[in-house]
Amino acid sequence: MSIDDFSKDHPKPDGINFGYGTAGFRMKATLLDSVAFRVGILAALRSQFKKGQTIGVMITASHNPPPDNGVKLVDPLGSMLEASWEVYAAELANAPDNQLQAKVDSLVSKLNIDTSVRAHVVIGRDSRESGPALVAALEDGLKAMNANYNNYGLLTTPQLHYITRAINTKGTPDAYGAPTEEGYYEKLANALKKAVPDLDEPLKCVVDCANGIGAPKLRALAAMLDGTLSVTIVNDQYKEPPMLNMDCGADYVKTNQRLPNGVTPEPYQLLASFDGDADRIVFSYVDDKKAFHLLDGDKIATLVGMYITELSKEADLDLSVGVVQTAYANGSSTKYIVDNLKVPVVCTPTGVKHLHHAAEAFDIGIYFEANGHGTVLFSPAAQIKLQTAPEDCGPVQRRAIDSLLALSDLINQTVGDAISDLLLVLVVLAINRWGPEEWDSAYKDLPNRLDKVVVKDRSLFKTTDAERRLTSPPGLQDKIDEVVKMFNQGRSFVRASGTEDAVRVYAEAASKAEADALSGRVSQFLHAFQ
Ligand code: G16
Repeated sequence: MSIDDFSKDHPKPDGINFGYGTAGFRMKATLLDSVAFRVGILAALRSQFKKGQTIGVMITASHNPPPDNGVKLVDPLGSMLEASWEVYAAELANAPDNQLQAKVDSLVSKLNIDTSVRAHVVIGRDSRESGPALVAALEDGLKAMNANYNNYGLLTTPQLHYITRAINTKGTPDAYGAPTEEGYYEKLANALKKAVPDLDEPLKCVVDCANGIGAPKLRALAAMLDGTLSVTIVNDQYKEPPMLNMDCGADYVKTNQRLPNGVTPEPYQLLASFDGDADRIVFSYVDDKKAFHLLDGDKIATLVGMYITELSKEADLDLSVGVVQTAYANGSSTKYIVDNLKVPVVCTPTGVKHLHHAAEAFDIGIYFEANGHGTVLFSPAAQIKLQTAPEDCGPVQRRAIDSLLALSDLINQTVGDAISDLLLVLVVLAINRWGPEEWDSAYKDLPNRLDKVVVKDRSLFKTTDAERRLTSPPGLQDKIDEVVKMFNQGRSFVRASGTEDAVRVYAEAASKAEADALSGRVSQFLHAFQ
């Protein structure tokens, strides 16, 4: 059957312009059938372009509500789809039904793709109700291209990234691990035991899994780590899709700055919250007065930054360390990293692809968005230095090198991974013998607030300076600047979301009341666009 034949079952809805945003295509699941079908075609083309290397496709809408879904591509080494192909993805998704074959032909000729190469694609999905139907549409696109594909079923997003990289590096000096879900657990379990060889008691945490796919996957890993890891998993109803991300999970906890439903932690007990596809994590705890404290992506970056900086000094291998953040990073965290850790900070636009790219400039690049999405990258040069350091160096140096090597396996370097990041944080806390309060005491967040405003056309909102300033609509940035000046330590910015049909407003200031007031004033400016 030809592309046109398959396409008849997947007509493009009228009047919609699909865009490949911060995390691929994402919207109401009912609108995504034709997109999933065409992403199947695109994934096959991308694999052929990459000489038959395996491409990943993940069906997920991560933190978004249950009726949404999304689809994104994963490149051979587990990174996000190369930016130049995002344009082709959108072109293919928006081609009229009767011009789809012509669009494919024009991409083949423009990119000089050898269509005699057999394409290889792996597929994963989160626990949403709409997932199986979208996978079926995707498979039709792959069949239309005569691609070879393997559907792994339910996975976390980072597991699909891991599997994609593991397949493509198998049998090479850069082999990333066994290319299976089991291989993922084995790699993490072995690395964890190496990272904390002398534990007095298991690493402990209560984990809110947002009623998503992270719950069974974390449980599977914990089963292999009896005596090393003891997790209490809550909000684990992944077989009840309407409960996904509902009043729980990383996005809820971060945005509302409150505990998720379904949890009543003891004072100073560490609580972690994953998002729906387990690629983000934030932590929290309550104190003895039941006050809530958030330990978000900024706090993770500073904790991990502190530990890695110490280890790098002790390893004495001349490794550069840097931290990458976005405009959402709390001003206090950036100040702490620069002034106390003496580590350079780079700011990029929102979206893992931007942070990931910037982190690659360092030997060890730590990147975290405030919302808890992040990881640590070890450059190939750093890996070689660590692997080839003399065995008989001093004991402190040797221990530091071994710890960095264990971390480089424990950390999922393809993308932010809630499970891997959970283990990383628990390791650093255990080594320092810290609880959440000691972790939190490094610096105090400036009070802040993140709001969402639905406007008629979010594409009007264009930014510059790593999204910290608006260039459009005309005049709006001047108004924001004027109002920010009125607040002590005030900072605020507005940007269009790439995953939701809304504009986001961030504000921070010296007190909670001021941060709330600043956010309110800036949000008011947006009423004119509603
Ligand atoms: C995705 C991206 C993140 C981004 C988040 C929110 O996360 O991977 O990099 O921070 O969306 O983006 P925006 O503010 O543009 O909506 P996830 O966890 O939803 O895949």
